Amino acid sequence: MANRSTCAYCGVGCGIEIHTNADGTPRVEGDFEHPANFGKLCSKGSTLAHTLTDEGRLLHPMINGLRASWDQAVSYVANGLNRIIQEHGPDAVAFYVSGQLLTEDYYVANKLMKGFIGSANIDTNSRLCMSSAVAAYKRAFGEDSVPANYQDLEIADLIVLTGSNTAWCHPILFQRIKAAKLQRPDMKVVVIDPRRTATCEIADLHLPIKPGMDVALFNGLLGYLHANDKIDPDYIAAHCEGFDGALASARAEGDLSRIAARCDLSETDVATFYQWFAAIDRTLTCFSQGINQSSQGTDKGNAIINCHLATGRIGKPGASPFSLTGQPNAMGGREVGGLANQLAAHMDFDEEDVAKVSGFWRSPNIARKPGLKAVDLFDAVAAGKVKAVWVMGTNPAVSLPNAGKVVEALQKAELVIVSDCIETTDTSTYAQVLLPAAGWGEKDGTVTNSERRISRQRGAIAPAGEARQDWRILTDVAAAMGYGEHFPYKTAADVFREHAQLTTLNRNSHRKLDLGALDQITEAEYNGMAPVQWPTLPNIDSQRLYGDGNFSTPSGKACFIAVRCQGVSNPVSTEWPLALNTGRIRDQWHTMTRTALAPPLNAHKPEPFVEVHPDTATEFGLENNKLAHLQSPWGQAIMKVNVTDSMRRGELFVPMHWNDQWARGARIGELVNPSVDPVSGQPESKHTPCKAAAWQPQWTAIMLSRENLPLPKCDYAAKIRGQKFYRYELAGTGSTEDLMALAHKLACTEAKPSIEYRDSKNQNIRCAWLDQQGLVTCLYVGPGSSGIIANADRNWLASLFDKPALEPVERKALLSGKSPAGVEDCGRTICACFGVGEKTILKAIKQHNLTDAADVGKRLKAGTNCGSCVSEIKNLLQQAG
Ligand SMILES: Nc1nc2c(c(=O)[nH]1)N[C@H]1C(S)=C(S)[C@@H](COP(=O)(O)OP(=O)(O)OC[C@H]3O[C@@H](n4cnc5c(=O)[nH]c(N)nc54)[C@H](O)[C@@H]3O)O[C@H]1N2
Ligand SMILES: Nc1nc2c(c(=O)[nH]1)N[C@H]1C(S)=C(S)[C@@H](COP(=O)(O)OP(=O)(O)OC[C@H]3O[C@@H](n4cnc5c(=O)[nH]c(N)nc54)[C@H](O)[C@@H]3O)O[C@H]1N2
Ligand code: SF4
Ligand SMILES: [Mo]
Repeated sequence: MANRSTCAYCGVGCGIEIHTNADGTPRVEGDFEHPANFGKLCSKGSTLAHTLTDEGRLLHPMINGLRASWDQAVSYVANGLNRIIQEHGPDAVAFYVSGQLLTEDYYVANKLMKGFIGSANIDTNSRLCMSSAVAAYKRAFGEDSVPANYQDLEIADLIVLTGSNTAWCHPILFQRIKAAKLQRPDMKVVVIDPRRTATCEIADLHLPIKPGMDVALFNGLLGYLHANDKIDPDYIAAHCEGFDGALASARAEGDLSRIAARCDLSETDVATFYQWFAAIDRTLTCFSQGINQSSQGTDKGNAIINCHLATGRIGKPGASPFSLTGQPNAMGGREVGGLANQLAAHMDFDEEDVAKVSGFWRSPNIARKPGLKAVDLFDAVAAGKVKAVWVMGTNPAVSLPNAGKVVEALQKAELVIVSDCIETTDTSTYAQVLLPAAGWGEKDGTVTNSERRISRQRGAIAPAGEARQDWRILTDVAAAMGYGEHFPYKTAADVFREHAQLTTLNRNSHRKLDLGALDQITEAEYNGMAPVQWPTLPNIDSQRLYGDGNFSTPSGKACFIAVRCQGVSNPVSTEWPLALNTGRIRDQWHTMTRTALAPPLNAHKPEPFVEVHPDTATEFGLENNKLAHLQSPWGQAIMKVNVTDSMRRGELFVPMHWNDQWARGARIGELVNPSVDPVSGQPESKHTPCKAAAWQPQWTAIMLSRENLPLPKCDYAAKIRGQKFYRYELAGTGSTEDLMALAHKLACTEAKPSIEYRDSKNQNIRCAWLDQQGLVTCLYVGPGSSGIIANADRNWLASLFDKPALEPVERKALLSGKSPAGVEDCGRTICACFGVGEKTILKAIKQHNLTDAADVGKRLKAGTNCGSCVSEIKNLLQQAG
């Protein structure tokens, strides 16, 4: 029987069924009854079974590099924390947690730190993700509550997607919008993003805004709505405060033509956007990291919310400001108080809330003031003020800005504890104590998605090795620290019930978070729990919030916030002329600890890359597919160049994903500036001044191997996991004098190759090692950006690892790195779900005169599962036509 769970990845929170194949291996399918996805899954969700592998897993606790028992590890952690607290006080220790922990894990971590250790030094990676949206909602509505739901995406008449690459980052929501638009072609979609992303596939209007200018654009909109009598004065009078101040601020931003000029947009496009927003009641504005990750992210959020308040479009069917949350449990973490500036259950650090929570927890030692936010927290570690840090479910050495400094901080700390599923990450490398956490598919608990819907994650397989659930690890450490009677949990349901009870303390307050109907939930009910939106009170319709105009503030009124556009914190300059934007790609998840294990997900964009406009590429001497060196005042990196006119001139885009486990020199977090939003503390990950230049290697190499070899220490390296092989793309500046010695070093073997070739000038080495089972390793090395490497037929080489023995013709072809005549090269993968390559699609388009993506789908299946590659198929149709 299938086990019902929720996807491990994004905040859409799709329902998943975990089945067991006849051979005992797990298989995942979409859950047709889950209201987030109704059975559909994107490329990442549908390949989750690939990640249920022991490869790379942390299987048992480790202390200072040696295997330890759980008892030893738990006492080591408890004693270490207690000692530091005794010597230096509770603020000398910190937890850094994650929106990928389940609500139950999060609840216990928060209770231990804030309730019993007595410090609020627990912050979460949601600081880098949702904290600006949280702060904007709190300022406007009095509470961090998302008013909208997913149905709104289908019934809205205008959807504004700003700072959101929905097609790649919330793919199932994008597919829902797309399907609705097909049914109701009058529905309009506006995309506001400096880049022309895959999301623009369904855009009626794309505004390629100058980075950081969203406050000006939305302030301009507020002024326009007012000037054109499109505000709702009755709603404003009855339900809001602060309109005049916000309007005055907005008008000071300038008229439409000035706003268009400042945002570097055409006046006509801005006017069209304003006219549509003014005319269409059912308007939903969805926003994500292009808004939040900014030195003015909170103001950006409020500038958007102001326009919705002014038109009374909050919590109405198809009309709301809708923050699309990133991680699977970004919302659940906010509900339990995972942010250092919140207490628990949406409560704050005022006296009344502190008294309520300390009474409920029976904790005399409760923290009474906010703790350090993520960037400040690691600065305090670097400064030696925080001496112990316990990192759970996040990889700050990659994902925090100025990541080089984070590494220094971890090296300096007295005690670093890391709970993770994976043994070696960029962060775990610096830990004294490693605690093996049970991962997705193994653990039990709940997550809350973007529309406030709580769903169960259910374990279907036994945890790898000795891995344990995070709430259990925390409970054991709490007991060993001397707080056992306050942490009596035996199951995840025990924790959830207590969390639900705590939320009911909000009952007679102005807050909406209340899980009342679940506060006595039994073990059996919890196990069978169906997805439910909060508030979970009887007789309350929780589909939308605030539709009645009654907000969570003491007065019940919403607040307009007066904001002015300040642009970015570190503008470009003569020395640092380019603006670096960072974000996500379709098939990788964050620091790749799981997605890089799924071969289908590594085919679309296999190597770290920087996107750049053709004119900017020419100006800075960058060539497509060659390497570039990027530098900012904080760090440097080397990666492949991808020239594309989807970029604005003078700007670069680099995915956040690559790190030292899967690449060398491509950890982009090292370059990202550490400026934060003054209200939320969220870093400005979307804008860093930098420079770029072509980077010329002394040698380049490509290697495919059956073995998972350590990444060589060269200037540029990328490791790509395939079905039965690992591929390595390498480049370096070392000497090419003895290429054969280099080849042996790269292949980590002293054995003589079974096949070997050098050209007449001894400039190109091609060699392969074979054994009884076929190909072990093949390697091609050449000087500079050598032709052989650029032209090697990677897909054909990969296919040789499926063969028990090579034909003579294949052995011969191996020397050239090119497939023998008659074997087709299908090019880079476009459709990850069905593994369809670029060349295959182009060939089919030409051969059968295909004219639209649906025809391509009928012939090749490409684009017919998750649909995320359809925009690229359309580009290929254009290219061919
Ligand atoms: N495939 C995939 N999906 C994911 C994730 C993943 O790692 N991989 N992670 C999940 C998580 S945790 C999150 S938070 C979400 C993030 O989801 P998104 O926010 O949609 O993703 P990003 O790529 O970070 O950034 C979105 C867009 O903001 C644009 N942008 C940059 N600066 C500005 C600006 O000044 N103004 C405007 N309007 N736009 C700007 C960028 O060009 C980018 O296209 O994705 C979730 N889904
Ligand atoms: N430059 C740049 N930086 C960014 C961003 C950006 O757009 N640009 N985006 C930011 C955003 S929005 C986010 S959300 C962060 C994400 O950044 P991170 O949170 O650092 O990235 P992940 O790779 O998701 O890290 C999760 C870790 O937890 C482990 N893990 C998975 N499941 C579990 C579990 O159940 N228990 C435990 N204990 N461990 C588990 C994984 O193996 C992995 O090591 O990055 C931020 N950093
Ligand atoms: S849309 Fe998000 S939640 Fe749904 S399958 Fe894809 S990654 Fe998972
Ligand atoms: Mo995120």
